[in-house]
Amino acid sequence: MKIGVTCYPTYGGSGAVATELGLMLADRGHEVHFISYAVPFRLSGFRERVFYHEVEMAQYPLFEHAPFTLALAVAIHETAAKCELDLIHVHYAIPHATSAWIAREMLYPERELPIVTTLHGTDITLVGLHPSFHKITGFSILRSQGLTAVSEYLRDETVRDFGVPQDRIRVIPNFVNTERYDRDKEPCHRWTLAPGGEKIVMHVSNFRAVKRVTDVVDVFARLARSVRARLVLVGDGPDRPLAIARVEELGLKDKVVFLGRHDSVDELLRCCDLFLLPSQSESFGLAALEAMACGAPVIATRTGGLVEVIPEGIAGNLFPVGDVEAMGDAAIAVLSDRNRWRRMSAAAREIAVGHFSAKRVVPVYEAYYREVLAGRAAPALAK
Ligand code: GMT
Repeated sequence: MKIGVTCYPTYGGSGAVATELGLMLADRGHEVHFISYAVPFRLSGFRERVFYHEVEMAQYPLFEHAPFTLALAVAIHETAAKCELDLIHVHYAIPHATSAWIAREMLYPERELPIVTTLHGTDITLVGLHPSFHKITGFSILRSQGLTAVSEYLRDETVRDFGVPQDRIRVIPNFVNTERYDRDKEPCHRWTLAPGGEKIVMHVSNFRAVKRVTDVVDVFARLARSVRARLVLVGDGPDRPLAIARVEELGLKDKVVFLGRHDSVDELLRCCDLFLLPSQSESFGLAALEAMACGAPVIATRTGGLVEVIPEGIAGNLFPVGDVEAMGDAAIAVLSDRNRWRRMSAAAREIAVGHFSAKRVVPVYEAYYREVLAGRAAPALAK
């Protein structure tokens, strides 16, 4: 197949999933064309059958906001026509599903371009609900020939808030490359991150308000009172200054390291002893899954799709949003009992490999594409 892929190229789970999926599809013999405004962050080096098409954006003094949705539609249209794409898979509905729909309309009737849209999270639960986006999001996703959601939770939210019939949405969970995300692989930076042999607690995110990074610091503060540990924060975003301020306020500067954005998260997660994800909301929690693949138990919030990824008491523990005391106590319990940690670590890896490995999930996407191409999945409302 010749597959177009559109995603946000910046750090974030949807771009990570889109890129890993594209690369694995190329490994499986498909031709993959990424169409975005920059090279996706996990796309590096030469890969056979992988192409990148940059969206060209003209600037004009009249535009206070350049119309990216239109420029993307043109780029999808052009790539589809020139490279004879069989389908376009867009990740994150806004504005990608709309641009894909415009491109499809522009191509018709010379060419059919089936659209698969994967819903990732805030495109449905937050941004998509805003009055300026709600109608166009509903309109566009209903015009995709294939529609997937990364969790049952996200599917149900889409049914409730956008009136999409449940049978039109296929739940295909996110996945992890369990060969690369593996505690036993090298390199691992344990002795650089924790030279004194401390336990390594990690959080990886885009530091947006929804991640509650100050809760990460509060949970760690409670843990650090009784366990020798270091907190490694990976990523960057608007709440980083808040997290830095909290670390200083709690006198934790010597125990916390801010690494900023990092391309090889797998290398870091390999030495993670405990992963913290106390989010306000999370449609899936890809970062938690990547940590689990590396054998790290997870302390997270009982919210959204996290319950589908982290079975309570087995690979980690889940708590109400904001309950930093309970999360801190659970962190102490896991890290101070060697047997308990070993059990949870093994279970985390087992769940990642057994349910969410790339080897299992990528063929599910492939089969879904075939269904879409055969016209057997989620028929669009319009032609
Ligand atoms: O929706 C977002 O916040 C952006 C998106 C991203 O690009 O990181 O995150 C969502 O998609 C990820 C990949 O499917 C999921 O693992 C995250 O849980 C989800 N974020 C939220 O629901 C807040």
